[in-house]
Amino acid sequence: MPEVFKGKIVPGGGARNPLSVSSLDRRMFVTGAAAASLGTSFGARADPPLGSFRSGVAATEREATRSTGRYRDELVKDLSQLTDLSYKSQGAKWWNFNTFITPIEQFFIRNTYATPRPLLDPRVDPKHWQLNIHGNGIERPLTLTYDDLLGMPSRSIVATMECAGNGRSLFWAQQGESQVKGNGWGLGAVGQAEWQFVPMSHILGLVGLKKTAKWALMWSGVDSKIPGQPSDTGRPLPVSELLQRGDDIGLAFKMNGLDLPLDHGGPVRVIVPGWTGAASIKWLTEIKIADHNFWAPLNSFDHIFQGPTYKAPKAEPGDEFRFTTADQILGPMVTWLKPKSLLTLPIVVTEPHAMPHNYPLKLGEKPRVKAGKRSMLGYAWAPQHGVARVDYRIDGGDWQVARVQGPNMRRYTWVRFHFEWDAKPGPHVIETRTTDLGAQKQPETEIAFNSGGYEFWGVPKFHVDVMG
Ligand SMILES: Nc1nc2c(c(=O)[nH]1)N[C@H]1C(S)=C(S)[C@@H](COP(=O)(O)O)O[C@H]1N2
Ligand SMILES: [Mo]
Repeated sequence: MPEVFKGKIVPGGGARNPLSVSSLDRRMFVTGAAAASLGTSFGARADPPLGSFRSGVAATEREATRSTGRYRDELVKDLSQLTDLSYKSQGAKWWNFNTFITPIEQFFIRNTYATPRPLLDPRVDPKHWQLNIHGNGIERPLTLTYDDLLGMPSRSIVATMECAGNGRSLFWAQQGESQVKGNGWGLGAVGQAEWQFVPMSHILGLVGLKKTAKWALMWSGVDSKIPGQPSDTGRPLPVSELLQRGDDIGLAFKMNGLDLPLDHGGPVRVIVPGWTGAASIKWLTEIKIADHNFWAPLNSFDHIFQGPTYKAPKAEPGDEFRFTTADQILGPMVTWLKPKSLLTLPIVVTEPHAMPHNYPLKLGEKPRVKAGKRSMLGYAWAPQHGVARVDYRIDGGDWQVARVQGPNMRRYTWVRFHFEWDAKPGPHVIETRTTDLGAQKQPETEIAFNSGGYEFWGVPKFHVDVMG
């Protein structure tokens, strides 16, 4: 089964063809293929209105994958609603977002390696899963089974999960930073879920945290290049963070009411709301709490800020190294994420290597919107303090206030916003800006370079061509 279906669309199909005209029409933007095939958005047509129309993939791919699914050997869930960045990175199609909670099929996956499977590795089988908590920072080492965990007091939190690399494409598209390396997520490395978890405050009470405890290493050690080979996945968390937010940080076993899916770290992952996704270690098997720091790939050379304005931290005597060395500590690790916003429109992709083969636009192509009164939908989030307001502006005009739709649960969560736009034919640029309750505002100025392209939180520019 080819991953991109190049066949024809039959408008208004029945049960076997779930992509009806009306469902397509609800999309805010159309690509060449959709317009050309359906003839709805651009009026009756025979020929594509412009020479640039192509055999696009957005509509055809949706139709094909609704019925067949899209799978990769290295991942578990149906990937048909995600962009195919690489086997290990599947980005959300944020231009299709419209719910407060992101359904699991629409939730991005960011793995260093393939998702481990219980048949090959019993450590991710709920029947065999164990969590070993130890180290000189606690009074009583503890080993937990999945049933032990499920028997503990748990709570839920609604929180976004975002990779620090989300928006990296804007370092290229808006700042021309060709030195930035990494996945071209666009704006699809974010989603919001309801996570059910056992709070770390409860766990720390059981093991008896010592006053001398400084760092907690959250270690998976399961996912690796070759299944069963040594795994370098895990990340330390300062104990101070656990003390301040021990009720909010925890060991998650459900996502949106379902058993935590394998691709998202099932059976049990860490959840650190508000911090970069890298802190939320999937397939957790070990927590080591100690009076010293730990260094691992995810806090020494990956998910760290490396660039002229950043200073690398120094290891201290007695620190513990796993799969890294003192001279591989290249910059401070990403922690709290900044206020951001997006519109439900695909962005222009400028880097050939950052182009998922199933992206609905060609390299350099802009989305097209039909002229007339449009209700523009966006998302805004500000993990640390919560969203205070969202503004937008068209073609560099005055900033205007967007309408924030409830619920606004503030810290850790996103909101949807919208505004009405009378779209006049021609090229336009729409910008969106989140201000948070801590008075942080998405900057219009350039974001400082870092070679990994983390945390692009500048005002995003959405280019569109409005068709008369
Ligand atoms: N064990 C393990 N945990 C991990 C990762 C990983 O590769 N292995 N990736 C991290 C990163 S960088 C991110 S952004 C989030 C992504 O979570 P998701 O795939 O559930 O969206 O998981 C984090 N936890
Ligand atoms: Mo990430």
